[in-house]
Amino acid sequence: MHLKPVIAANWKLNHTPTDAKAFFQRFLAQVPKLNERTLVFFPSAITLTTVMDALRDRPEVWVGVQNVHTEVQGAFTGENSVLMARDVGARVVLVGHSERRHVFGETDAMTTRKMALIAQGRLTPMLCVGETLEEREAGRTAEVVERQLSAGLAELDDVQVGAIMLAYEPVWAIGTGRTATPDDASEIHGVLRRALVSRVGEKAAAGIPILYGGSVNRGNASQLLAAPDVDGLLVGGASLDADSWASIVRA
Ligand code: G2H
Repeated sequence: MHLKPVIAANWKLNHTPTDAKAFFQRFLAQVPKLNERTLVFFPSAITLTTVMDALRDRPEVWVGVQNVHTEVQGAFTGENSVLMARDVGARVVLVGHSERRHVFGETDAMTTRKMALIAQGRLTPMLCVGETLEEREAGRTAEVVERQLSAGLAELDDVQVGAIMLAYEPVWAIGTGRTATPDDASEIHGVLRRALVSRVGEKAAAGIPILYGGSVNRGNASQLLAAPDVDGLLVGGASLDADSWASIVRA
């Protein structure tokens, strides 16, 4: 199955609402309606409604949140929930991004819970998996990403699994300027695709987009996107500048 590429901007802790307004003025002037791509923005929760406003006339563009809590409401100061994300119009939620795992201590058990809540809330989870440099050098990449994938899917039924998005982001390539080669990306995307096939079968697995992320920029985006089994890109640093992002989405 040929999937429509998913090109996603993870703004992390960048861009105030004022910055976002300026970004979209410049970006939307350069990028007309894109039927052949699914474009997604992950702004911070505080900037999200400004982004939704800026995209009022572009309903084909998806907006998502970078994280949700493991509970939907209650005494959890500082957190955001699936309920809130859905209410504000977000369509997709990042889960298990390497910064959540390695900076904030998110465990596989937490990703299991979040994936279930997001699927029950009828939003699309984008599960991120990836190995550290140490794990890669020890030859454990496949084992690590398979374990993270299996935890993420543990409480989903097959229909819910068929509706997820997946992102392979090697930790050693994130924000470091070191990118996996298209062959590296294809190899691990293949591992993930085979794990999905054994979980939900050939047809459903073929419909799950697997994005690559980690130091993607306007110089390497086309090559990565052309690699077998790479169905999209999840981009951090290079998505912050409107001109650089416009050239990546047109890649
Ligand atoms: C990986 C990626 C976006 P960057 O975190 O999720 O960031 O493109 O800056 O490596």
